[in-house]
Amino acid sequence: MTRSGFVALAGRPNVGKSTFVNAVVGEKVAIVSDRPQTTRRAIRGVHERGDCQIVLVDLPGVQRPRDVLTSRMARRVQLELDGADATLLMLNAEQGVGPGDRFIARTLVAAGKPVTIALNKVDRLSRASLLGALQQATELEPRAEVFPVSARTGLGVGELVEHLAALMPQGPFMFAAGARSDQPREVLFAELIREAAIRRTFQELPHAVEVVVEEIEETRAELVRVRALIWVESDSQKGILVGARGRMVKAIGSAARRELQRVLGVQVHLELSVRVRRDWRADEGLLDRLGIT
Ligand SMILES: Nc1nc2c(ncn2[C@@H]2O[C@H](COP(=O)(O)OP(=O)(O)OP(=O)(O)O)[C@@H](O)[C@H]2O)c(=O)[nH]1
Ligand SMILES: [Mg+2]
Repeated sequence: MTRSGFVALAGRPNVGKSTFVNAVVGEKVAIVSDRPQTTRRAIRGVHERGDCQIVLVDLPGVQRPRDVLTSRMARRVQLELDGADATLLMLNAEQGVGPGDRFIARTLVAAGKPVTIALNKVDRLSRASLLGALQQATELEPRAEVFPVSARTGLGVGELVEHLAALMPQGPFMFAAGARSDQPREVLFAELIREAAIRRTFQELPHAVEVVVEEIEETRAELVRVRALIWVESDSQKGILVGARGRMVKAIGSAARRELQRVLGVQVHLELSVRVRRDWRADEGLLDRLGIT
């Protein structure tokens, strides 16, 4: 008899949820950056071990919604928690447990699924501070088992996955053997380009950026052409993203192209342009089409 199920991963922005999902899947399915609120959609990443399939659901960081986009992200978190078989609360061990973590812990408990806590980024801690962090994590939700991990180095990740596997209900696999994610190719490519863009921008700009892949063309076996638009919300943001003599968009393009080539294993020709699309974050129809639901 096989076992399979969904584990929804919630936590404050920037605690390392997407890094963890990539580590468990063994492949990059979610983009990562040191800017908060990087993840905008629920991304399913698949891990298979023998007779058990775990589908990890990477979620946007939980934060007070500010606009239509962030309200949708918050709603998505709730929907995925309700649909999961188990929930995983991720904490940043470097920072103490705060009101945000307590709010998320209450939300997870209310969802009524087994809660496990991952105390991430322990590679940044001394032994003494690790003990304090473990203590705080245990007090946050005494019924939840706490696993100190480093999504970056892989430390402790195996033990945590072992624990999650034991929580999965009996049932058939939900993803085909070898599948790693359910993300459409267009979305993954757009995300990899957005990652390159947000890693080079600061303050409010990363939040204002969205990327849309308009065309993917396999011209020949060893070459894929990708045409994509980077959206920003104002002319001044466009100016920053294009950069003096197009230097910024060129740098974003070559970083994104390298990453696409790494993922696809073939040559990529990337055509990027920057467009102003005012208020895309507030446009319900547009967000639907972007799959941010
Ligand atoms: N030192 C260290 N850094 C980590 C670890 N895990 C993640 N990071 C870093 O933390 C930052 C945030 O990582 P993400 O995986 O994007 O965080 P997230 O929780 O998905 O963030 P949102 O999508 O914004 O909610 C990145 O700079 C990562 O490289 C870890 O175990 N150790
Ligand atoms: Mg993320």
